[in-house]
Amino acid sequence: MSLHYSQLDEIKKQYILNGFVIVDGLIPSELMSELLESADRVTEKGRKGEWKDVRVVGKQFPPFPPGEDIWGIQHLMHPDLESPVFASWYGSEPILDVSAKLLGCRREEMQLELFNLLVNPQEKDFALSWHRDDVKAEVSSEEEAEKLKIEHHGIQWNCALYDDDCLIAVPSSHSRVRTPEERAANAIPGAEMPGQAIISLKAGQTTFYNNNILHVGKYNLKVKRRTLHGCYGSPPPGDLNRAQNILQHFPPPFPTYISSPAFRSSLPKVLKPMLDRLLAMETQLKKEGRVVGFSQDL
Ligand SMILES: O=C(O)CCC(=O)C(=O)O
Ligand SMILES: [Fe+2]
Repeated sequence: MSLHYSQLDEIKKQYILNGFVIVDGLIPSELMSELLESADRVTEKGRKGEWKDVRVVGKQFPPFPPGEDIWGIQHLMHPDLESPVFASWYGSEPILDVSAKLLGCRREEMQLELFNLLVNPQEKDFALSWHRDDVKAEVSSEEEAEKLKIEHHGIQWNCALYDDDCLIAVPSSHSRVRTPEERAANAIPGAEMPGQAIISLKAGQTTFYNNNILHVGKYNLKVKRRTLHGCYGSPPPGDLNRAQNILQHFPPPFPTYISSPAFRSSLPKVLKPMLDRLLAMETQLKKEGRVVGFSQDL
Protein backbone atom coordinates (compact mmCIF):
# COMPACT_ATOMS: atom_id res chain seq x y z
CA MET A 1 0.00 0.00 0.00
CA SER A 2 1.29 3.46 -0.82
CA LEU A 3 0.33 6.87 0.52
CA HIS A 4 0.22 10.36 -0.96
CA TYR A 5 2.82 12.64 0.50
CA SER A 6 0.22 14.95 2.01
CA GLN A 7 -0.91 12.12 4.37
CA LEU A 8 1.88 12.90 6.79
CA ASP A 9 0.40 11.47 9.99
CA GLU A 10 -0.47 8.17 8.35
CA ILE A 11 2.98 7.99 6.74
CA LYS A 12 4.63 8.39 10.13
CA LYS A 13 2.34 5.82 11.74
CA GLN A 14 3.20 3.16 9.14
CA TYR A 15 6.90 4.01 9.25
CA ILE A 16 7.06 3.55 13.02
CA LEU A 17 4.95 0.40 13.03
CA ASN A 18 6.38 -1.45 10.01
CA GLY A 19 9.86 0.09 9.79
CA PHE A 20 9.12 1.30 6.26
CA VAL A 21 6.47 3.15 4.28
CA ILE A 22 5.87 3.74 0.57
CA VAL A 23 5.00 7.26 -0.56
CA ASP A 24 3.83 8.59 -3.94
CA GLY A 25 4.58 11.85 -5.63
CA LEU A 26 7.94 13.00 -4.28
CA ILE A 27 9.46 13.79 -7.67
CA PRO A 28 8.40 17.22 -8.92
CA SER A 29 7.33 16.63 -12.54
CA GLU A 30 9.62 19.36 -13.88
CA LEU A 31 12.68 17.44 -12.59
CA MET A 32 11.77 14.00 -13.95
CA SER A 33 13.25 14.04 -17.45
CA GLU A 34 16.54 15.57 -16.30
CA LEU A 35 16.76 13.05 -13.45
CA LEU A 36 16.31 10.18 -15.90
CA GLU A 37 18.88 11.60 -18.28
CA SER A 38 21.43 12.35 -15.55
CA ALA A 39 20.93 8.94 -13.92
CA ASP A 40 21.81 7.23 -17.20
CA ARG A 41 24.76 9.52 -17.80
CA VAL A 42 26.38 8.99 -14.39
CA THR A 43 25.71 5.24 -14.61
CA GLU A 44 27.61 5.15 -17.90
CA LYS A 45 30.47 7.07 -16.32
CA GLY A 46 30.63 4.57 -13.47
CA ARG A 47 30.47 1.60 -15.79
CA LYS A 48 33.23 2.97 -18.00
CA GLY A 49 35.46 3.69 -15.00
CA GLU A 50 35.21 7.44 -15.51
CA TRP A 51 33.71 7.81 -12.01
CA LYS A 52 35.69 5.99 -9.34
CA ASP A 53 33.28 6.29 -6.40
CA VAL A 54 31.15 3.27 -7.22
CA ARG A 55 29.72 0.21 -5.46
CA VAL A 56 31.36 -2.80 -7.02
CA VAL A 57 29.54 -6.09 -7.64
CA GLY A 58 30.74 -8.73 -5.20
CA LYS A 59 31.16 -6.35 -2.26
CA GLN A 60 28.43 -5.17 0.11
CA PHE A 61 30.03 -2.42 2.19
CA PRO A 62 32.75 0.20 1.66
CA PRO A 63 35.58 0.49 0.99
CA PHE A 64 34.94 -0.67 -2.57
CA PRO A 65 37.91 -1.99 -4.56
CA PRO A 66 38.29 -1.09 -8.24
CA GLY A 67 36.04 -3.23 -10.42
CA GLU A 68 34.08 -3.11 -13.60
CA ASP A 69 30.57 -4.32 -12.86
CA ILE A 70 28.84 -1.92 -10.48
CA TRP A 71 25.64 -1.71 -8.45
CA GLY A 72 25.84 1.93 -7.41
CA ILE A 73 27.26 5.39 -8.00
CA GLN A 74 28.37 7.33 -4.92
CA HIS A 75 28.25 11.07 -4.24
CA LEU A 76 25.66 12.23 -6.77
CA MET A 77 26.01 15.87 -5.73
CA HIS A 78 29.78 15.97 -6.29
CA PRO A 79 30.41 19.04 -8.50
CA ASP A 80 32.67 16.98 -10.80
CA LEU A 81 29.66 14.88 -11.83
CA GLU A 82 28.13 18.05 -13.32
CA SER A 83 24.59 16.88 -12.63
CA PRO A 84 22.90 19.69 -10.69
CA VAL A 85 19.47 18.07 -10.93
CA PHE A 86 20.41 15.65 -8.15
CA ALA A 87 20.95 18.50 -5.67
CA SER A 88 17.77 20.19 -6.94
CA TRP A 89 15.83 17.05 -6.11
CA TYR A 90 17.62 16.40 -2.78
CA GLY A 91 16.62 19.94 -1.80
CA SER A 92 13.07 19.83 -3.20
CA GLU A 93 10.02 20.44 -1.03
CA PRO A 94 8.13 17.12 -1.01
CA ILE A 95 11.09 14.91 -0.03
CA LEU A 96 12.21 17.45 2.60
CA ASP A 97 8.70 17.79 4.03
CA VAL A 98 8.07 14.09 4.45
CA SER A 99 11.58 13.55 5.81
CA ALA A 100 11.20 16.35 8.38
CA LYS A 101 7.94 14.79 9.54
CA LEU A 102 9.56 11.38 9.95
CA LEU A 103 12.59 12.91 11.67
CA GLY A 104 10.35 14.89 14.00
CA CYS A 105 12.25 18.11 13.43
CA ARG A 106 11.88 21.36 11.50
CA ARG A 107 13.15 21.46 7.95
CA GLU A 108 15.67 24.11 9.00
CA GLU A 109 17.24 21.65 11.44
CA MET A 110 17.95 18.88 8.94
CA GLN A 111 21.49 17.80 8.03
CA LEU A 112 22.79 17.08 4.51
CA GLU A 113 24.19 13.56 4.29
CA LEU A 114 24.57 10.79 1.71
CA PHE A 115 23.13 10.69 -1.78
CA ASN A 116 23.85 7.81 -4.13
CA LEU A 117 22.30 6.00 -7.09
CA LEU A 118 21.62 2.25 -7.09
CA VAL A 119 21.79 0.58 -10.52
CA ASN A 120 21.48 -2.92 -11.97
CA PRO A 121 24.68 -4.85 -12.59
CA GLN A 122 25.46 -5.74 -16.20
CA GLU A 123 27.53 -8.89 -16.04
CA LYS A 124 25.99 -11.04 -13.33
CA ASP A 125 23.17 -10.99 -10.83
CA PHE A 126 24.25 -9.98 -7.36
CA ALA A 127 22.71 -10.19 -3.89
CA LEU A 128 23.69 -8.66 -0.59
CA SER A 129 23.43 -10.73 2.58
CA TRP A 130 20.62 -10.13 5.07
CA HIS A 131 21.64 -7.30 7.37
CA ARG A 132 20.77 -4.31 9.50
CA ASP A 133 22.87 -1.33 8.38
CA ASP A 134 24.18 -0.51 11.85
CA VAL A 135 24.07 -3.79 13.80
CA LYS A 136 26.35 -6.63 12.79
CA ALA A 137 24.80 -10.04 12.14
CA GLU A 138 27.23 -11.80 14.51
CA VAL A 139 26.20 -9.91 17.68
CA SER A 140 24.45 -11.61 20.61
CA SER A 141 20.74 -11.03 21.21
CA GLU A 142 21.64 -8.81 24.18
CA GLU A 143 23.88 -6.59 22.09
CA GLU A 144 21.34 -6.56 19.26
CA ALA A 145 18.66 -5.37 21.71
CA GLU A 146 20.94 -2.61 23.02
CA LYS A 147 21.87 -1.41 19.52
CA LEU A 148 18.26 -1.37 18.37
CA LYS A 149 17.40 1.03 21.21
CA ILE A 150 19.78 3.69 19.87
CA GLU A 151 18.01 6.70 18.32
CA HIS A 152 18.90 7.15 14.66
CA HIS A 153 18.58 10.91 14.22
CA GLY A 154 18.32 10.21 10.53
CA ILE A 155 16.02 9.06 7.77
CA GLN A 156 16.90 6.89 4.78
CA TRP A 157 15.02 6.44 1.52
CA ASN A 158 14.99 4.76 -1.88
CA CYS A 159 13.22 6.71 -4.64
CA ALA A 160 12.69 4.63 -7.79
CA LEU A 161 13.04 6.22 -11.22
CA TYR A 162 12.02 2.83 -12.73
CA ASP A 163 9.96 0.02 -11.17
CA ASP A 164 12.14 -1.57 -8.49
CA ASP A 165 11.71 -4.91 -6.66
CA CYS A 166 15.26 -5.18 -5.34
CA LEU A 167 14.76 -4.31 -1.68
CA ILE A 168 13.35 -7.07 0.53
CA ALA A 169 12.71 -6.68 4.27
CA VAL A 170 11.04 -8.28 7.24
CA PRO A 171 8.31 -5.83 8.26
CA SER A 172 8.55 -4.59 11.87
CA SER A 173 11.92 -6.28 12.44
CA HIS A 174 13.53 -2.88 13.16
CA SER A 175 12.17 -2.87 16.70
CA ARG A 176 12.95 -6.38 17.94
CA VAL A 177 15.81 -8.88 18.03
CA ARG A 178 15.92 -11.74 15.54
CA THR A 179 14.07 -14.96 16.28
CA PRO A 180 16.15 -18.18 16.35
CA GLU A 181 14.78 -18.99 12.85
CA GLU A 182 15.86 -15.56 11.54
CA ARG A 183 19.31 -15.97 13.08
CA ALA A 184 19.68 -19.33 11.39
CA ALA A 185 18.59 -17.90 8.01
CA ASN A 186 20.90 -14.92 8.51
CA ALA A 187 23.90 -17.25 8.65
CA ILE A 188 23.17 -18.76 5.20
CA PRO A 189 24.00 -16.58 2.17
CA GLY A 190 21.03 -16.32 -0.20
CA ALA A 191 18.57 -17.88 2.26
CA GLU A 192 14.89 -16.95 2.32
CA MET A 193 13.99 -15.13 5.52
CA PRO A 194 10.75 -16.08 7.32
CA GLY A 195 8.20 -13.28 6.86
CA GLN A 196 10.19 -11.48 4.16
CA ALA A 197 8.33 -9.03 1.91
CA ILE A 198 9.45 -7.30 -1.27
CA ILE A 199 9.29 -3.52 -0.91
CA SER A 200 7.96 -3.17 -4.40
CA LEU A 201 8.22 0.34 -5.85
CA LYS A 202 6.60 1.66 -9.00
CA ALA A 203 8.51 4.32 -10.92
CA GLY A 204 8.19 7.57 -8.98
CA GLN A 205 7.51 5.94 -5.60
CA THR A 206 9.76 6.37 -2.57
CA THR A 207 10.22 4.11 0.41
CA PHE A 208 11.45 5.54 3.69
CA TYR A 209 12.90 2.79 5.86
CA ASN A 210 14.60 2.35 9.17
CA ASN A 211 17.99 1.08 8.04
CA ASN A 212 18.13 -1.29 11.00
CA ILE A 213 15.19 -3.24 9.60
CA LEU A 214 16.34 -6.76 8.64
CA HIS A 215 16.78 -6.37 4.87
CA VAL A 216 18.58 -7.47 1.75
CA GLY A 217 19.14 -6.25 -1.82
CA LYS A 218 18.81 -8.63 -4.79
CA TYR A 219 19.93 -7.33 -8.15
CA ASN A 220 18.87 -8.74 -11.50
CA LEU A 221 21.12 -7.73 -14.35
CA LYS A 222 18.21 -7.85 -16.81
CA VAL A 223 16.01 -5.29 -15.00
CA LYS A 224 17.00 -1.66 -15.35
CA ARG A 225 17.44 -0.06 -11.96
CA ARG A 226 17.98 3.64 -11.33
CA THR A 227 17.02 4.29 -7.72
CA LEU A 228 17.95 7.39 -5.76
CA HIS A 229 19.25 6.26 -2.38
CA GLY A 230 20.19 8.55 0.45
CA CYS A 231 19.49 10.06 3.82
CA TYR A 232 19.19 13.19 5.95
CA GLY A 233 20.12 13.73 9.58
CA SER A 234 18.40 15.59 12.41
CA PRO A 235 19.45 17.14 15.74
CA PRO A 236 21.24 16.83 18.09
CA PRO A 237 24.18 18.13 16.04
CA GLY A 238 27.28 15.98 15.97
CA ASP A 239 25.52 12.89 17.31
CA LEU A 240 28.15 10.15 17.43
CA ASN A 241 25.85 7.29 16.58
CA ARG A 242 24.65 9.22 13.57
CA ALA A 243 28.22 9.80 12.51
CA GLN A 244 28.97 6.10 12.86
CA ASN A 245 25.92 5.22 10.78
CA ILE A 246 26.78 7.50 7.88
CA LEU A 247 30.56 7.39 8.07
CA GLN A 248 30.52 3.85 6.77
CA HIS A 249 29.93 5.59 3.46
CA PHE A 250 31.99 8.67 4.24
CA PRO A 251 35.34 7.21 5.28
CA PRO A 252 37.18 9.80 7.36
CA PRO A 253 38.50 12.29 6.63
CA PHE A 254 35.37 13.41 4.82
CA PRO A 255 35.88 13.67 1.08
CA THR A 256 37.38 17.06 0.43
CA TYR A 257 34.66 18.11 -1.99
CA ILE A 258 32.25 18.36 0.95
CA SER A 259 34.08 21.40 2.32
CA SER A 260 35.05 22.91 -1.05
CA PRO A 261 33.66 26.30 -2.12
CA ALA A 262 32.68 24.70 -5.45
CA PHE A 263 30.37 22.25 -3.67
CA ARG A 264 28.80 24.90 -1.50
CA SER A 265 28.14 27.26 -4.38
CA SER A 266 26.68 24.46 -6.51
CA LEU A 267 23.96 23.74 -3.94
CA PRO A 268 20.47 25.24 -3.92
CA LYS A 269 19.96 27.77 -1.12
CA VAL A 270 17.92 25.41 1.02
CA LEU A 271 20.81 22.92 1.25
CA LYS A 272 23.53 25.36 2.38
CA PRO A 273 22.53 25.46 6.07
CA MET A 274 22.09 21.70 5.91
CA LEU A 275 25.66 21.38 4.61
CA ASP A 276 26.88 23.63 7.43
CA ARG A 277 25.48 21.14 9.92
CA LEU A 278 27.38 18.27 8.31
CA LEU A 279 30.58 20.29 8.37
CA ALA A 280 30.00 21.22 12.00
CA MET A 281 29.63 17.53 12.79
CA GLU A 282 32.94 16.79 11.12
CA THR A 283 34.65 19.64 13.01
CA GLN A 284 33.26 18.49 16.33
CA LEU A 285 34.30 14.89 15.78
CA LYS A 286 37.80 15.94 14.78
CA LYS A 287 38.06 18.20 17.82
CA GLU A 288 37.13 15.28 20.03
CA GLY A 289 39.66 13.13 18.17
CA ARG A 290 36.92 10.58 17.47
CA VAL A 291 36.85 10.44 13.66
CA VAL A 292 39.92 8.25 13.51
CA GLY A 293 38.19 5.46 15.42
CA PHE A 294 35.40 4.72 12.97
CA SER A 295 35.53 1.25 11.61
CA GLN A 296 35.00 0.60 7.93
CA ASP A 297 34.01 -3.01 8.24
CA LEU A 298 30.34 -2.48 9.02
O1 LIG B 1 19.70 -2.00 -2.83
C1 LIG B 1 19.03 -1.59 -1.89
O2 LIG B 1 17.94 -1.04 -2.03
C2 LIG B 1 19.52 -1.78 -0.48
C3 LIG B 1 20.96 -1.47 -0.29
C4 LIG B 1 21.41 -1.71 1.10
O3 LIG B 1 20.77 -2.37 1.86
C5 LIG B 1 22.65 -1.11 1.61
O4 LIG B 1 23.36 -0.45 0.85
O5 LIG B 1 22.95 -1.28 2.81
FE1 LIG C 1 21.34 -1.95 3.91
